[in-house]
Amino acid sequence: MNILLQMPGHAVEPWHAAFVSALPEAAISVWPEGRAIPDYAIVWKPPAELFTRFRPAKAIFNLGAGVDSLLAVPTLPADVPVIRLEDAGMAEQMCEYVTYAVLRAYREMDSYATQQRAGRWQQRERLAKREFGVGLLGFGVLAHAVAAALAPFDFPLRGWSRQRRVAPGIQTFAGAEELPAFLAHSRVLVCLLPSTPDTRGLLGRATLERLPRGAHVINTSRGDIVVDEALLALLESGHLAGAVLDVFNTEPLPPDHPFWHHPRIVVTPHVSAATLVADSVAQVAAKIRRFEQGQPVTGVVDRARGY
Ligand code: NDP
Ligand code: OXD
Repeated sequence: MNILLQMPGHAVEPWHAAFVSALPEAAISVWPEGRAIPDYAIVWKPPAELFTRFRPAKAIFNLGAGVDSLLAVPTLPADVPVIRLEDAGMAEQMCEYVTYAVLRAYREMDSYATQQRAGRWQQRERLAKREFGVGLLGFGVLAHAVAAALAPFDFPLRGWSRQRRVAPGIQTFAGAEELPAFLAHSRVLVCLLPSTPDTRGLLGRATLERLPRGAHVINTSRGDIVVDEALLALLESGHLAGAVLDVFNTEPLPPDHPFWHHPRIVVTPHVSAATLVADSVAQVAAKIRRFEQGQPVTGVVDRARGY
């Protein structure tokens, strides 16, 4: 079995070592070396040249949960299955990040930080929990884990997806027609949608205005789902109270971007859930073995939907 491995930058060595140890029967080349027709390509943000030089025969594995950058590669072969990472150690990290951001909003830590800077001792009235709905925009693998992590805190939880999902204790909404009802009671909106032709720019002014006054936005999936100008305008008008942003339209976030110094925006550099070597290699290796045995694998991307 021949495998082509590609990772951008200098990060490839630990991945190569882990794949060699997980799949000792395979010949694993590291881009830009390799055989013309590898059985599998394992990639993250590959250059277009990769698929003109190497045409994987069986499958392409994406070393991330989101496939937007891979699907945008113009040379990506149309008829080779693309398989993404599912959780692979990312769900736990996402739970930590989102739980922190939700509690930070609910316990008004921004306001206490402002009071501290002013040397003001003032106890704020506790917000009513039943009015502090947390809306998970995108209710897939990561959002389900986040919902389970938030459940003990007793916020009203709601989830929005394309198809209707059923989850105990969570109010679920499906499709564009139910989006306004979903937004209306989401005091915190957590964006866990993939970036697709249907979701890019979804969080523009008209959508964000449907959130209750004083709402917070947490975006940990992809920056291009949010319209930056709309978010800034609604923070300025007071309709939105704050935002915690891990992902951006342009990454790294440009030095002159207004998000950097905005008093009610927290910026982190795409760190909410890192791709972990051991978990990811174990998942991909297990799927390659299933593939070789002719068994079905999960995480196959539907190219028409874009995720
Ligand atoms: P999933 O594919 O499991 O979940 C995606 C969810 O979004 C599904 O519930 C899906 O609906 C819903 N969805 C997609 N399109 C629409 C639409 N047009 N309207 C309504 N709902 C829609 O993905 P994951 O949970 O694994 O990951 C989510 C995203 O998180 C990734 O795509 C990636 O971009 C991002 N990510 C970011 C990381 C970071 O470090 N910042 C790390 C890992 C992932 P349905 O259930 O009906 O299919
Ligand atoms: C991913 C990411 O999609 O890290 O996995 O952003």
